[in-house]
Amino acid sequence: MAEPVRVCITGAAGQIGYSLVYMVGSGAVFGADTPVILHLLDIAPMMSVLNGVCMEISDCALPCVRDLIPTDNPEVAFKDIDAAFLVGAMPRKEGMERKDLLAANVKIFKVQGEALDKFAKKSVKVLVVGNPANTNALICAKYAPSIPRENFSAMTRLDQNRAQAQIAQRLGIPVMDVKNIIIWGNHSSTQFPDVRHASATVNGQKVSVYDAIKDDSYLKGDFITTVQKRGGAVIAARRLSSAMSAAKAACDHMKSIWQGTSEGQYVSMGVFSDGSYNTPEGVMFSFPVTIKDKKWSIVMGLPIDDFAQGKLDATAKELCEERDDAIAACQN
Ligand code: NAX
Repeated sequence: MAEPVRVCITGAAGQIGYSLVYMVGSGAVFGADTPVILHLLDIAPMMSVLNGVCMEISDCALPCVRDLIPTDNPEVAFKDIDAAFLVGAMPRKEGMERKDLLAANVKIFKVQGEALDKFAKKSVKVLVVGNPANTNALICAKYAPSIPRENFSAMTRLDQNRAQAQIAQRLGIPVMDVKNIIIWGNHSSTQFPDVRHASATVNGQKVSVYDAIKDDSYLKGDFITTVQKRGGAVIAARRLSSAMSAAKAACDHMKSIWQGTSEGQYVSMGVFSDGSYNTPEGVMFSFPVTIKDKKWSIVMGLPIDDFAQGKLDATAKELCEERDDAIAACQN
């Protein structure tokens, strides 16, 4: 068996944590032959719940799980880790403005960035799930200057999976036969789910999603808003926010980093913008990327029409505002 991978999951006593701890422990991310040591962080009042999660993971008797380390101490949680899923964040409370939530949460990611800087391996790969995910990832990287900033990414994979599922259902084909849908920008309602470069296999033939669906007004209208508002629709139905699907998406994202992307396929994730596609340099922007040897590269050269450019500009503007608010909140 391979050397154990040390994996930290924050917010491990929460909703997403409950599914994510199991999925990571089952070998779905790092491989069925790779043992994992799970460092599980939550806040002090949640320790009893976290211990319950550990009891259940022990009772699953998962062959990959070499050890469980439940803790409320970031030093213990981040010590020598190889990978981190930063899920833990403060939930939005009634009457709370988006700005107040952002201020509270970026401070958590500032503290965690500082702790990662001190205690994690310099090669650690950090996936930020807790919202506002893109901006939290930016702040976390900023306060962990000794870790390469390319090692930080933010999750838009749930949006990608949602978009893929919508198109597959519309075409009546299996979800894996839809490829290369892109989520551009922020994990928020300004995100731009883009099928212009996507393909589908229909009746054994590979065709563009645009040609297969033949409905421009749907693809530029209802499709986009359905994906943008899917989180709200799940809350309305379940009376709880997306958890199982968010955990699955987090696993997909980290698996892409760990194991790379397949030939001819790309995935979307929030990474530091280098100014590609006229986006503002330095914000965490979701781009299509390919991954090899745990390093991502933005897919270049995709044609962007006026409609797409307008969408990219709107989500970029929001990310710049969030970045400015977050930097100000961290200085207070
Ligand atoms: P829960 O409220 O169920 O769980 C959050 C957990 O984080 C709690 O156990 C809490 O005690 C813990 N926590 C709070 N502060 C912490 C800290 N400083 N250190 C460690 N743990 C801390 O929320 P859940 O439904 O699991 O969602 C977690 C986060 O994911 C939220 O911010 C949510 O908005 C975000 N999401 C992001 C998604 C994405 O696609 N990027 C989609 C799903 C989800 O909405």
